[in-house]
Amino acid sequence: MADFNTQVGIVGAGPAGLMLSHLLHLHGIHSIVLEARTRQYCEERVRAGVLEHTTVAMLRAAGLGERLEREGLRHCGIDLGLHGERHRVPFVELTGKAVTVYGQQEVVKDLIARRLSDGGDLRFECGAVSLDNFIEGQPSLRVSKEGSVDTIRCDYIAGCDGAHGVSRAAFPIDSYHIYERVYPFAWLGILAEAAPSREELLYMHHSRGFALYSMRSPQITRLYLQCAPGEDLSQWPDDRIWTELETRLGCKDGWKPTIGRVLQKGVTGMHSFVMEPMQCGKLFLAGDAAHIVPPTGAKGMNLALADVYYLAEALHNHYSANNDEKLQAYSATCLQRVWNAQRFSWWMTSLLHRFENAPPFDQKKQQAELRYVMRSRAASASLAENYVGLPLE
Ligand code: RFL
Ligand code: PHB
Repeated sequence: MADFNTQVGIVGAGPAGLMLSHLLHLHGIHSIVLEARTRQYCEERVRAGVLEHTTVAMLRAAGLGERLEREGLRHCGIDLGLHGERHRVPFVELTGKAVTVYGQQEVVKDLIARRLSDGGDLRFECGAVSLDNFIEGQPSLRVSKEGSVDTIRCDYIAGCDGAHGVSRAAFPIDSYHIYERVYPFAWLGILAEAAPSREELLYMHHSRGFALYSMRSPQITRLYLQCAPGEDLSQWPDDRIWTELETRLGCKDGWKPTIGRVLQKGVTGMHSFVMEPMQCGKLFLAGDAAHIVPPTGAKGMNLALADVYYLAEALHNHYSANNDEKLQAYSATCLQRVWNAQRFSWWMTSLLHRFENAPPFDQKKQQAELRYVMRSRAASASLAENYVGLPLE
């Protein structure tokens, strides 16, 4: 049993928790990060891949741009497709900005390495965490492991523990409201040892369901197929996955994805979720702990990093100028961006997926909208503006 003191106790070492700890360090604010899993697990978890222009600028400004610059793949547009016809949305031409493909686990590796070399206090496999006294008195985190309990006293708690963490659950029942939507489909995602055979991402609407062609590096592709929620992976041997990907992604000009060894596969549910407000007393939620978007708009990690940018600024104002205005406005500030991203992610999801049993009128309307986005410069520009990321205020 031991007692520790810090200024900010952070729960979760995903992109949100690690980046917050780093930004606070740059402002001279001490934090302790508590993570349930091993360092290896955090560094190997394959998830997001697309960094907004805004996120890349933030990472660079925080001194984390070196490997990102070297290994990140700059994408100047994406392709949208409908039944094998495709059309490019040229981001740079429409907005002057690009996105960067750089795996979330690479961001996490960079952040962990940097926190450790800066002497940061990251505690992996920390045991069970509980949050105390964040409404009144002195907040603390209790960490129980193998019969022993550590107490971490802090001024503030940041709940960065993702969709299944303990921080969100610590809010008193009458202190928040939840807005959510569950979609009647999921994504089956694979990571494959196959050199990308196109330079940009391809989002395809197909009568058999949505498919996405993405990548991670010059050697590795990342592909997704719309499937049923809770799809049984044992029903999807590699051959079946590739046949389905070729059918859905194959283009009329003969392009189809290159096949390779499947390195990893998994099923991801599709969910829109917002908890309001994102703060309660001295507890602040950030990232997936407060909101979840379906992955179609590639927004989840970007939103998580925007939240902690605002939180770090607010805490800096508190400690350096005794000014709590930004802390009080934290939730309202984040939620503006969150709801923009929610709308965009819902819209991309609705535009591109197959909705089983949708009335024929709705199917025709959906295809008309996709054709409109593919052909209209104004509609493409709206997609591009949201995809590359709105500026941080
Ligand atoms: P994370 O990454 O889930 O990290 C939370 C951390 O908290 C730990 N934890 C706890 N630690 C201590 N005590 C507890 N009780 C704890 N409970 C949990 C967890 O172990 C974990 O380490 O949340 P964070 O930091 O908010 O980051 C959010 C992002 O991970 C998420 O939004 C993105 O991955 C979403 N996402 C995408 N986002 C993008 O911006 N661009 C994309 O292209 C993109 N593609 C995706 C995605 C997510 C996907 N899946 C698998 C959900 C594609 C997919 C398939
Ligand atoms: C990915 O590369 O994992 C990825 C890309 C775009 C998305 C979602 C996921 O919209």
